[in-house]
Amino acid sequence: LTQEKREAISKFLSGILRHFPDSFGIRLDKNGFADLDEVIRILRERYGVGKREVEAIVLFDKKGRFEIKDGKIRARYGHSVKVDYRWSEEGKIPEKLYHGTKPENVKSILKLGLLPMKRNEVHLSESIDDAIEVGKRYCKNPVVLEIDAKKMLEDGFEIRKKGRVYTTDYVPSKYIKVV
Ligand code: HQG
Repeated sequence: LTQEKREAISKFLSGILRHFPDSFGIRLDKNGFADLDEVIRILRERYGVGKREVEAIVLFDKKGRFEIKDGKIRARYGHSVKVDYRWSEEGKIPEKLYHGTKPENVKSILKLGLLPMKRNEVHLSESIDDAIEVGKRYCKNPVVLEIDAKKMLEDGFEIRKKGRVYTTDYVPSKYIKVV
């Protein structure tokens, strides 16, 4: 498989597991899991790939976008469809987290805080580099915001670890500063 094709498959997989399962007749359970064989059937039809390729895409995904368990598959984060997202993997939450965005959003974010917008959760990165990559989806020179995750946890906010991404419901502006 070429890098290009792997990326196309990964994007499509994100689409069906996060946003439009219904359009492909996929049912997500309350934790966001779909039947792996059903998903593979769709990917085979569309991209000519089978179980081994799909498993490799999931296993080697740099952000840990997907999880395969007991014959099922889910996206770990990023959903717009309603699933139960209040779970976290083990591991210490870093004291500082980052969020990359386009310059036009900064004023509003510093006023209203970080909101989940069209998704269920707010997504944060563990490094400035990762945040820049996220922001580059929107513009050439993204702004990186630093989030005082330690203080958020002390104040009782929940921060969840999902693969290499961290999520939360909302980040009030007092925890945010421009890097
Ligand atoms: C912005 C991808 C104005 C926020 C990425 C962002 C990530 C505000 C946009 C993951 C705002 C929402 C999620 C406010 C938030 N005023 N703008 N008050 N609050 N925003 O796509 O974090 O590669 O839903 O800054 O890499 O960009 O697909 O969130 O620009 O990890 O696996 O509203 O999705 O992961 O955009 O991306 P998104 P995101 P994958």
